[in-house]
Amino acid sequence: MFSKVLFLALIPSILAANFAVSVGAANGLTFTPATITAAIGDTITFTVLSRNHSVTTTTFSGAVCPPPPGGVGPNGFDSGFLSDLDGSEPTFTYTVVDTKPHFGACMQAAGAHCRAGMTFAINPNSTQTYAQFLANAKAS
Ligand SMILES: *[C@@H]1O[C@H](CO)[C@@H](O)[C@H](O)[C@H]1NC(C)=O
Ligand SMILES: *[C@@H]1O[C@H](CO)[C@@H](O)[C@H](O)[C@H]1NC(C)=O
Ligand SMILES: [Cu+2]
Repeated sequence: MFSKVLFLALIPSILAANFAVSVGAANGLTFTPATITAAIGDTITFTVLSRNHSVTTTTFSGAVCPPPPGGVGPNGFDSGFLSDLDGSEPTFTYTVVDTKPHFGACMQAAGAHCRAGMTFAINPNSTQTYAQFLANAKAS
């Protein structure tokens, strides 16, 4: 009985996936990979590998860049600025709480990183694609 309860309690952590996203790899203005398809309970760990960036949700279209402090919701998020200028490779982990599309970018330089394409998407779909979001960011 108790072992069955324990087993059932462990299932979510056994099945949850952990995705790793590099932020600013090779000193680029990039999130790698730029798209993540994740389920509720999965985690996404962003690791800043250069400069000073943020991981912040924003709108799909319109005023995409820069993302606002705190991010755009519902279920949005904002890492705040994470600096690797000291080589510390700071991380930010987000736990997925819904399967709707979430679009994000870096807030740095008043949106210049975002407009340069420093963007990502979690669970984009056929009407809200990452390619269209990237085009919206560059034009914003
Ligand atoms: C990171 O960037 C933000 C925004 O430009 C700035 O306020 C902060 O001081 C920077 N951090 C470091 C360690 O340079
Ligand atoms: C894609 O996501 C948006 C935002 O949640 C939603 O309005 C739209 O219906 C979705 N498209 C498809 C094909 O599921
Ligand atoms: Cu940046």
